[in-house]
Amino acid sequence: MVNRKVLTLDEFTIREMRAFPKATGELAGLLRDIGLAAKRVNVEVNKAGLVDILGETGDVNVQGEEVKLLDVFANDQFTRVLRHGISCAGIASEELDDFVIFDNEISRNSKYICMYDPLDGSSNIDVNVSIGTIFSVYRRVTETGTPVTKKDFLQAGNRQVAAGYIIYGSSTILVYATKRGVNGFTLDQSIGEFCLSHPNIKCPENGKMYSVNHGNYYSFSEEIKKYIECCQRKNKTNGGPYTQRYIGSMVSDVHRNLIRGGIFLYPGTKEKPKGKLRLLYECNPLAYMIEAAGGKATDGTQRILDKVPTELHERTPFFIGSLKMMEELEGYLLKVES
Ligand code: P6P
Repeated sequence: MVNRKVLTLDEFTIREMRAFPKATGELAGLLRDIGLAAKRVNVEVNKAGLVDILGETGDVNVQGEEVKLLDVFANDQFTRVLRHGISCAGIASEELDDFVIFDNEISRNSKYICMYDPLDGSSNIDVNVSIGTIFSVYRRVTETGTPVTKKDFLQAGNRQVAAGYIIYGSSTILVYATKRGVNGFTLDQSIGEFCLSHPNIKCPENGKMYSVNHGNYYSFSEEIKKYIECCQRKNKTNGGPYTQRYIGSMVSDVHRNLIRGGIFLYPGTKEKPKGKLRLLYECNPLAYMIEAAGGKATDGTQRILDKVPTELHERTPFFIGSLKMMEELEGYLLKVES
């Protein structure tokens, strides 16, 4: 029996659109397109152990990482759905060297562009650990009716109009944020629809979990090491020691911290001062989402959303999580300047 009280993603986006009489429905349409692509990716991810879509294509992507077949499939699904929709004028993707212009009449007149990491954490595909898609939506800044340019993609994260992620895990959940808040939709396989399961998500102000790759510990700055030791120490004031959880799939770590409270750190190191994670299609969307839920995200010195990108695939150190835990971390980072 279908639960008629539960809103599907389509119903929810249409209801949200009706709240804005002047809305054209383009953003609602783009979000529904993302939901459709996610459902198609989900089918393949769920089969990953059964059919020959594991392993490498033999290609290496712009990041210099082996490209797994599912990466390519996921990238193709999101790009194809958005190209054939009515809401997107072009895309940029972790899997593509450069941005893609959707050079047809309808797409050229669309007012949004989209950027995504189609399958983050893909190194986990073969070992059945949760993986995810991260996406970010902006209004284009160039004139509608013309092909998009790089300028449309190199916008600061504070200009996003929507952002979110899909986790292909124990269940498949799509979480997206707009200025009206953050909502989560769980895929009901029996009807093939994302259904509202986590309305109006708020990130707990505090938490007791921290996520970091301890393997990089000796490459971290002294301040980061001191903060990690603070997480590990019995501490009356902050309720330490904290629990350490690191899945190796950022969407899963960030989602757990969003729901239960916690902090995720991917600092720069001596060898890689900008860290590993990508600003445009990994950090900006998650930062937009966590701020909409009441959390915080910085690069250790400034708000992630205020960073003005200079190239599509630029990296940034990344700290994201519960407000009070982020403020505690900043207390350690600030010590470096005092
Ligand atoms: P490391 C996955 O490749 C990813 O981009 C994130 O999802 C994840 O949190 C991080 O990299 C893991 O990186 O260097 O700790 O293995």
